[in-house]
Amino acid sequence: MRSSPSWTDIQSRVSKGLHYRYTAYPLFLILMMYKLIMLDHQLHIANMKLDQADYVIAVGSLLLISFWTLWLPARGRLVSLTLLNLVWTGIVYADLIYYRYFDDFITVPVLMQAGQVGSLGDSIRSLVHGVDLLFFIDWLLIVPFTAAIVFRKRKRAFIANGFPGEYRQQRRARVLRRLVTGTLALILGIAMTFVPIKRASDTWAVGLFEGNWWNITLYNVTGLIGFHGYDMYRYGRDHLLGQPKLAEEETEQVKAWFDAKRAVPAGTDAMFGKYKGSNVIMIQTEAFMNFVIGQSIEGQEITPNFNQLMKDSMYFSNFYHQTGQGRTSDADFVTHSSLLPLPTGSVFTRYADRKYDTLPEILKEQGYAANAFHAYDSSFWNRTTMYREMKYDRFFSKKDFEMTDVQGWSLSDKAFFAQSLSYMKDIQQPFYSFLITLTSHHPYYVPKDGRKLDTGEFEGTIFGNYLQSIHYVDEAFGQFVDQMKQQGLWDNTILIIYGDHDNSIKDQPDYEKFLGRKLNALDMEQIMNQVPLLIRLPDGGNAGVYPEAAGMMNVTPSILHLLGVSSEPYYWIGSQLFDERPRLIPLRSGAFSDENVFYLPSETAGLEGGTCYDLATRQPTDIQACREGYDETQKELKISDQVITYDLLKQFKASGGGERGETK
Ligand code: GP9
Ligand code: MN
Repeated sequence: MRSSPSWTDIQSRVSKGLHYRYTAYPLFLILMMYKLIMLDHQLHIANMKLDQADYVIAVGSLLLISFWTLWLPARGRLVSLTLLNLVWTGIVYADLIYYRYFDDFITVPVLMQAGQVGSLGDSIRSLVHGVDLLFFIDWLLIVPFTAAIVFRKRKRAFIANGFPGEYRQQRRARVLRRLVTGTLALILGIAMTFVPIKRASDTWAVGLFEGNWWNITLYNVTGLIGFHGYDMYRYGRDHLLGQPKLAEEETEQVKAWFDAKRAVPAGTDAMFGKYKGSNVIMIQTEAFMNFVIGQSIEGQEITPNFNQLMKDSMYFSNFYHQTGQGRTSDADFVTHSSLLPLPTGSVFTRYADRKYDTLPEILKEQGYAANAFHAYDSSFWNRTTMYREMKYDRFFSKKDFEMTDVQGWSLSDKAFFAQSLSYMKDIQQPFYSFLITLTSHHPYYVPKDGRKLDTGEFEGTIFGNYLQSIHYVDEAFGQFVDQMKQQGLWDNTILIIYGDHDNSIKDQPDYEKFLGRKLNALDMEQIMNQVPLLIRLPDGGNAGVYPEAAGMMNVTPSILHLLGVSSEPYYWIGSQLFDERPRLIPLRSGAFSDENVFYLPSETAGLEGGTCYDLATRQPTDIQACREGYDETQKELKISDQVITYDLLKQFKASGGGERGETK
């Protein structure tokens, strides 16, 4: 008969069970879970709450970063877990501090950017809060305990001498046990991390990993550890793997293309430098499409203020937005760099660290101040990082605005304009100010008391709401112009307004009803790809409608032309808009337009797969009429992709091509 265990037996079993050999690992998981949850609470991200899947993913990814410690003997495991705790606590906390300032997490490109973290400067102190001590409090016990174990004398030698056979057997069993538990933890970690992430990316977060428009949404799906894992993968994919240097011959071809483009005589030059020294204010307007311009509904103009402004401005009536998956960020990129967007994802999020000849950077070299204004989270579309690369002096983002009047996603455009202009009072002139509006963002909600347009049969539909929303933005333009005048900016500032992309409403019958005519495929394609471009010169000069094809890639060369900055040193795909040279405007889809034709591609590859429209008859014509433009479009898209992915401008500039900044 077995006697029941004595008190000392129980005591010794309990203390064995509490041995760090068994407790260190679960304790590590618990402590790190607690830190990840604490981080999440501190972030205060609107509309994001931890759910069950988030907890599963957090445990899963903790298993993934630590499973290998289970393969080690007890002491090695303890030391490794302590080091993991120190490193990951450091990362979590650095992310928190960075987030408090930039609304973003630290990424590999951020770490590579010189001075990025340093730019927090004096702010650091205000970003550290008392409660943060809770992230480190466990160190007080863990670190001394680990040190004590490491420096403790080993007592095991005599056992090995005493019972060699038995000891070896025990040892083998232990090694096997460790191997099995470690491997199980790895398998469990993979399952717990990737199954729920896959489920999210198949359902509510579709396209997240292709588009990755916002690090915060990524974090919301993957958790912090997963986010850093994905960020490293993304960086490796885009920068290290599969991106060997472009062959010298091809690099030369790209350079030769830019050189040949420069060699074309510039044509009439009366506008060059005519507005040298003027301020420039450029407004990128959310989902502002061209088809509403000059239109009315129930006897009311949709855009009365814009229409008024057109009278003493240059209005480009066939201006294409040229954006791809990067939407707003692509509009910003193409407009400021005169390159084209990528076939997948956004240049802002994928290649912020490349060299581009951008408007703010060039203007800074000309002695301008350059500032960006957008009343939304600064990390959206990776703007914080990209704007730093573009050399803006400052990016006035959501936290710089007082939320006096919230509409839709954020501060209303009217309040946004007023506050931006009041910031400009303190900015040294000449300045460049880039403003991005937001109120007219999908789903175009306008509060009841703000609905000033009678949208008739569209009342209560998304199309009706869109018109309502654009009518609101137009009213904001009116106020903006008045305030510019009051502030003494009207006569010394070039004002540019354009729309960023379409409104994602694709129902043809809506457009037909609104415009009161039947539309063909060409009409629809132009409607969805055209946004208005208005350039108001300080003296109201050159006013009129300019129907020649134009696109976002023409904007930076045009502004610099007006200011008397030669295009000579720069690598741009587009050219300025003030001469008679024929223009070809490529779209990311492979479509293009010039003054005679519009080419519409289809899923079937190659020129013949698409349709060539004659713009005079607006009917399909012989496909060969589009051949030349098709080849050029393909070439320009490829050149732009190569410049971006292989960082070719950096190479060109390093080898002496293109000295900066001299004026013609
Ligand atoms: C938010 C805004 C919206 O900052 O740029 O981007 P979008 O969804 O239009 O691309
Ligand atoms: Mn947009």
